[in-house]
Amino acid sequence: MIEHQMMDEMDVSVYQSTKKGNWCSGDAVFVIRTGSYILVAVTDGLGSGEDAQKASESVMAIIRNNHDLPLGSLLDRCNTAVWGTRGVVLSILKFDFPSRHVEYINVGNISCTFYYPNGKMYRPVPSRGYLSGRKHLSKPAMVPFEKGMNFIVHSDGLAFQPAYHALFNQSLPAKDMLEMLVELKVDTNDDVAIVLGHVNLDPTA
Ligand SMILES: [Mn+2]
Repeated sequence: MIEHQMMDEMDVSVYQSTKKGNWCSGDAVFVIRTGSYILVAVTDGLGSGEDAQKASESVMAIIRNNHDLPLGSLLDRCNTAVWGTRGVVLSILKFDFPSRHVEYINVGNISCTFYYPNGKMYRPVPSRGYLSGRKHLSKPAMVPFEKGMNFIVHSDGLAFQPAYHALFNQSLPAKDMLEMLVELKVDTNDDVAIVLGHVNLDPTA
């Protein structure tokens, strides 16, 4: 499934596919725009199929209803919600327009890379472990964003190859980058969730 969202500040394209033989995906994506931010969340429920979907859905329900909370508090609520499920790995990005910073928080293996127009790349190392209701130590980080920047957030169902970086080191709409990536990607026998974004406007201009 491919979805494109053209928003004033950025365009965002989402790709999702389900592991062969399963009827539902354990990965989930949520994107929302408000007057002051765009929030992107990607989860991967542990395992696959219905139990994984249930775990992901419990987290996404919290995020849908509480995306205005500071990310640390939001993650704490997600952590409470996954208790009794298989658990999830999760990344949340909040592009805050007034501060021109992305607030970023992560637990476990959801990868994220930011590509700046000057060719610089920032790739936070995903934290170990997963969210299961037990104590976690994740704290939000602040990453600057600017016009012309690209980003990708993806579950481990995408086996990211170093050659892919070249796709995002140019100023292209998210839609075009996603189409090229989908052509190149290899099958991993897992659910896949990919979110690609391209920042169009200087949010403070
Ligand atoms: Mn996975």
